[in-house]
Formats: sequence, C-alpha cells, structure tokens
Amino acid sequence: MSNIGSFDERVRTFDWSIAERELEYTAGSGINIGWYCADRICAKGGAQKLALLWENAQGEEKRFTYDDVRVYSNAVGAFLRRLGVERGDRVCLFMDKVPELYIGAVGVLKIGAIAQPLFSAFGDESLHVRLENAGTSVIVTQRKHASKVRKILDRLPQLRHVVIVDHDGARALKEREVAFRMEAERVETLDLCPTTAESPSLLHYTSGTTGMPKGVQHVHYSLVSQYLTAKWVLDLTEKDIYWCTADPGWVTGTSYGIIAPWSLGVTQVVLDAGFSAEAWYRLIEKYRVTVWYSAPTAIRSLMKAGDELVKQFDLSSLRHLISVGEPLNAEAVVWSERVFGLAFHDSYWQTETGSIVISNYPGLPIKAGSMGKPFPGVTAGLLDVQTFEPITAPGVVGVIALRPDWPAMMRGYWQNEATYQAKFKNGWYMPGDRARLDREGYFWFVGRDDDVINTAGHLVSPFEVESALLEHPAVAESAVVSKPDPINMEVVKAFVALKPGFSPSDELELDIMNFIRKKLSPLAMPQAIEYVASLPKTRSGKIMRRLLHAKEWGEDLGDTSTIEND
Ligand code: 6R9
Repeated sequence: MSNIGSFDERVRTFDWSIAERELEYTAGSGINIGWYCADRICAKGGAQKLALLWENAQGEEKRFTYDDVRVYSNAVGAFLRRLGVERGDRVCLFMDKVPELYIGAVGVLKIGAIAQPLFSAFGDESLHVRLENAGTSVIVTQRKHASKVRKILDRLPQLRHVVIVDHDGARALKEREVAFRMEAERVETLDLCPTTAESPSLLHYTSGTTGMPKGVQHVHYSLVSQYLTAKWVLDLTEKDIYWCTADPGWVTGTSYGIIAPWSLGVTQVVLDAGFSAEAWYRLIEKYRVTVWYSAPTAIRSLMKAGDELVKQFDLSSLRHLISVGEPLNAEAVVWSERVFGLAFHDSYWQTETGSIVISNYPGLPIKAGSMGKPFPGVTAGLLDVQTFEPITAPGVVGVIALRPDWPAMMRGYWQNEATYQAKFKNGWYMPGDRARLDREGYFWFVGRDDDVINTAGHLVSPFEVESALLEHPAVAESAVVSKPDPINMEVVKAFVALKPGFSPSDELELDIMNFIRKKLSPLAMPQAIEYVASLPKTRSGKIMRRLLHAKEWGEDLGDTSTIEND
C-alpha cells in the first residue's frame, strides 16, 4: 500500500533532496508555500480537483477546487496588500475552521507576510499577549470573535486593521474594522512575493513553563519536511480523501491540515464543529475518508462512545490512521485495531519541530504504546537528565534530543533569543520531553521534562493561568498544576489562596473558572479549584508546583527539605 518502501532502505539512502526533486526545487531558487499549495497543483493539471470539502455544525456545505483555492487566496493576498500589508508583516488568522482560515493562510503566505494563526476560542487576554508580542498589524476574524478584538484594541496601537470575513453590511463597522468577502471575486493573478528558503512563513505561539507564550518562527523551506513526512508517514497519495481533525490554531492544523495535504494535491475534509462521535463517523462515511490524522483525546472519547456506534456506519473507506499530540496509550491502539481493523500509528513532534520527527511507520511493526522510530533523515537520541551525556543503554529514561538539521525545524522564538538558545545542548535540540529507548530503537514516551500541562493535546502554561488568576479580585496567590483525567489525559487544577474578606464557596469557584475561560480559553480553565490557606514555597519564596503536582498524581513527594511551610 505504502509510499514509503522499506523503512530500513529509506534510512540507508535518505536525503532531503528526494523531496526537493519532487517539488522541483533547487537550492537558492524561490520557494513559496502558498504557491505550492494552489498554483503549482493547478499548473500540473489539478485545477478542477477538489482541494477542500467543508461542512459545519449546521450542516452547511462548501466545496473548493484547487483553482478556487488559487483565485481566492489571490483575493486574500490582493486585499491585504491594498490594506498596506508588506512582506514580513504579521497577519493573524483568528477564525473557526472556516474556508477563509485555510485559504486565507495560503493568501498570506503568497504575499510574503507571516501567518499567525490563533485558536478562535482564545479569550481577550490570550489574544492580547500574542498580538502584542508579535507586533501584529492585521487580524482576520469573524463577526462572532470581533468583540474580543474590540476589547483589546486600545492596548494594541500597532494593530492597524481588523478584517471581518462575514460582515453582512447591515451593522456598522467599528474602529479599524473592514469587511471582506473572500468569494466575492475570482482574482486570476497576483504577483507572488519572491520568498526563498529562509523567508519567514508562520508564527505559531506555544506555551512554556516560565514566561509568556513563545512565538515559534518557521520558514518557507519547512515545506520540504512537511511534504515528505506527509507522503511517507501519513502515506498520503493523490487518490486519498484525507481528514486532519486538528484546528489550524495549533501546529498540526497548519503543517498537516494546510501545507502537507495541499502541496501534495490531496483532497481534504474539514468539519467546523465541536466533537461528537456520531458526527465524526458520519463524516468518514459520507466523504469516504481514507487517511485520518487525529489525537489520543479524540480516540479515547470515541472509545467511550462505544463499539456499537461504530457498527452503525460504513467506515470501510479508511485505510490508514495516525495520531499526534499526546501519548497514545496501548489500549487505544488495540481498540482501533478491533473496531476499525486498523491500528492508530503514533507520531511525535511539536510546534518547534514543524514536522513529524518520530513515528510508527506504515509497514514497520507497531509496538502498542511506543512512538516508533525517528523519521529517516532525523537523528534522535536520549540525553542524561543531569549531565546531558548521550544514553545508549535500553530502558533508561532520558530527555529526547534531536540534531536540528531537518528543513522544518524552527528558526527561533520571536524576539526571544535566550529562550531559544536554552533549548540546545552540545549541538542537540531538546524538545522538553522524556522517553526511553528499547533494544530495537523504538522510543517510549515517559512525560514532559517541565511543568507544561498537556490537556487534550493542547499545551497550557501554568504560569499563564496563574498570572490570569491573580487578576481575579478574590485571588491572593495561586499555583496551577495538572490533574489526571481519563479522557483529556490531564486537566488544569488551581490551588488558590483568597484575599482577606473573601471566603471559599462553590459560587466563587464557578466565578473563577469562568473568569479564566473568558480571559484565556476553555482549555486553560481550571477543572478543579482547591482553596488553601497558603501555598507551599521554597525558602527563596518560589511556589513548589512539583509538590502539588506529586500529590495530584499520587507520586512520591521527593525531597521536601526546602519547603518553608509544610
Ligand atoms: C504536534 C504537537 C508538543 C508536545 C510534545 C509532547 C506532546 C506530541 C506526542 C506527544 C507523546 C506523542 N506530544 N506528540 N507526547 N506522544 N505522540 O502536538 O505540537 O502543541 O507543540 O505539543 O506534545 O510533550 O513536546 P505541540
């Protein structure tokens, strides 16, 4: 079935020029992801092929051919240029999974601007921090999200325009707002920005342990990795109907939800709706989805919905399943094999790596619970957690380390060189995760090497939640840790000490939860709040999150000798 041939053979003969040749790219020439995702496919005879099969929760449907993607991305590019957007400017895409988000990203890239996708459920504070940090000059959004932008406009003097893609014209536009209808005109030609390999393409914000979210800077050359990993790991071919369930607010939704499928000329399906097991199976049945890229939380939710539901649908079109974002538990692999007749293949990577770096290859035996092996052309190993010396013995836990030499590796954190440099040691890049290696070179994920919370595959910074909690009138101090959860793997839990004059109550708990949901996002909202008189701190005054975390997970508390107030 597969594109990839023998894995061992691929490793022996690997060279990134394999992808460059297929993309007809030669070093030093121009490369523009936007052009590759639309114009090139049309030029190769794919103009009438379907690029996007879209539907939403209300049952509205839309179809776009590659020629539609080409002309409408031209329209977006031309419109932004008229607004004064120039090469290198940051354009934020803040929308639900509407066609304007996918095609808009292609348009932004065509004019050499930097696409900054942000998850549409972000609240005003999450949005503000990221727009301010990036110095974003234009935000493209929908009516339903515009109020969040209005709230922070005063604090964002550099944000020149708020483009609304579904303005009905009936209501008055507010300050800095402009209306734009992507499908109003087929714009046949657009001067493509002559970007080259190292020209910036996307800026994706991701959460870290300390400090505010970091903007991960990618370049147009990332295409080379995204194209080849999609071909070999996702096993995408021209005949496939592909469904990537990720939102382009996160990296999976851009690398493998826009760039990879469209540069390969594949037809993809997008469902702009919340999760429902029934709706998901119906979508697969209706569009005859063949390749499905999803995430462990979704798989666990499907498991919970039961085997009987699966039987009500004809899912026989499916031929390859891949998962990303969190540890894929062995039970989920065994379950998918039983109900779909296909095992989910794990893939491991992150915002910073831009493309898959470790995975279960098609054709390579799956060890349920393992992430698989490094992609050919990616050198991965483990380093001792203390000395950073390479570990070769099987079974020993170490930090994952990668030689940063594949095309999609980030080029930096936006205006944060120190944090970027701190991710490297002796020529290795450390993604911040721990794993074990077995005798056959398979990687087994152990956990994060930091305090970042992975809830339903989305990274949440405890620091960001703690900072937001402090803005609540009742909160004196707080500590945020993860708490185990059967579906989402982890959820956010907050320990809160109240200011004098406030007393614990269920009402206050709800109020605090909602406060965070609105300010940050539903993902960052604590699912549990525990009131405490004070928080455990080190003698130097640092909150001991580690201790609270260990309690939540029923782990050994370790060395507590530095605690001030037991
Ligand atoms: C693509 C994406 C990255 C972090 C990563 C790790 C966790 C991702 C995983 C996995 C276990 C897998 N992660 N894939 N953990 N097994 N297959 O998810 O990017 O949002 O940046 O998250 O997610 O901790 O470092 P991002």
